[in-house]
Amino acid sequence: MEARAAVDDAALGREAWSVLTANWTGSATVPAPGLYPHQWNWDSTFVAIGLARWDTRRAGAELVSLLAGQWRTGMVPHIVFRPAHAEGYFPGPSVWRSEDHPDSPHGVRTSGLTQPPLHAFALWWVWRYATDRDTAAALVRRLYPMLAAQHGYLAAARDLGGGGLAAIVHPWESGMDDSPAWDAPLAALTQVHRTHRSAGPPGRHPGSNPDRYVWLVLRYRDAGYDPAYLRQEHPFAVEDPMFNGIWLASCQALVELAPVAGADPGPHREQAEHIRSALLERLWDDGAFHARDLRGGRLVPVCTVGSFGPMLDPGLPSERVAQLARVLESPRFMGAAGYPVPSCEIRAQEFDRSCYWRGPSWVNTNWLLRRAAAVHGLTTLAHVLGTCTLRLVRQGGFRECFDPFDGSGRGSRDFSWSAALTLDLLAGDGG
Ligand code: 2M8
Repeated sequence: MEARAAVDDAALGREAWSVLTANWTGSATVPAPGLYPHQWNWDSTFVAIGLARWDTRRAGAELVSLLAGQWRTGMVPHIVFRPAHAEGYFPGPSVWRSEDHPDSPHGVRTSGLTQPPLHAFALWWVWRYATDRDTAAALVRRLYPMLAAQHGYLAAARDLGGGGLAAIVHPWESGMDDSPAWDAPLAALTQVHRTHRSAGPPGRHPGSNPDRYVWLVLRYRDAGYDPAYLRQEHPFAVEDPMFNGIWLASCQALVELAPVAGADPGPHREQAEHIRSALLERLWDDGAFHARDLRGGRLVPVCTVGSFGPMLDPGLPSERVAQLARVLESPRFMGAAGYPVPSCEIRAQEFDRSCYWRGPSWVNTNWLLRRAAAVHGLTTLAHVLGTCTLRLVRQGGFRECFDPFDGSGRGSRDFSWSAALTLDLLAGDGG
């Protein structure tokens, strides 16, 4: 089933709902039919955000089913597998072998990596907009301890640089798999041989470095998903501004949610302040945020859509916000694109308009940047991001991503986060 382009808002909303209905498994929403047959981590947070105003129960169920995959360490895995589709995606559960790990959840098979920690923010969004207040309050009380544990995991096990930020240990953890920001850290992995099966189902983008992706997974798995191995040996460790900007926004969400759960908001406030200082100290250079390659010991020069993640923070100093907004609106990004926001700066050599996270515009990052603009009172920017994103899905359907110049759809069709966030954008209140 493919949703057709819809001109008026009511029809567009109906098409979005039909995608979300078709992708619902009974307990979670898969990202897209066929290509992604399991539950994905940040995909589910975007689905919950999109459903927040309309269906409190289903938004809650989305987060609950994802958190059923949480490990005892607090780590929320990037994939929660559906047993019936076990090998319909590579790498599947037989590669990750989560069931062999003492900290993995009982009876649920998962990957061993995580994804951007948008969960507390998504729960806060549900809490903020829920029409069913009792269900929302019960949900907050139920999920708060799990989210506090997730944040504890990031602080304890992922501050690999020792400066207060969480490091990703695989490009998949960023959600922006083949972003040019990971090219240099991946190129440094010279020990990798083309020995691993890395093809996915037909139509799946293989990523730019499929052998390196699988090799990194196997190394981490064979080290027992051990935090000490990550600190001392794992060859890929990057501080990503988007991952950490999202973490900061989620800390602020926990500040709001803690009292609902009868908990102290203080530690979350402190954590947020700590992340803000670390972002400014460690990732700011030349008018924008950049990823830091911890193993290479340097900032990655290329700017990507991830460079704007820290704008989600209402406490980001206003001169930095202004500098970031200038870069975002310049010909490096929105200024030379027909449809915002290209996932890589257009002037970069690595930019590729049709290649996954190396150029195309995505609904989820557009939504995050619209939220960031709204948080800082940049109402025109927020409006442009909202209306242009709706134009993309109106014209092209709920595609996985879009050509930033002509707006044509790329990747999967009937993509869940594109549909869910459309529902939120149609509410049109600027976020
Ligand atoms: C893409 O990532 C997966 C691996 O996690 C893949 O390429 O197979 C990314 O776009 C990621 O952000 C997304 O969560 C996932 C499912 O939609 O697909």
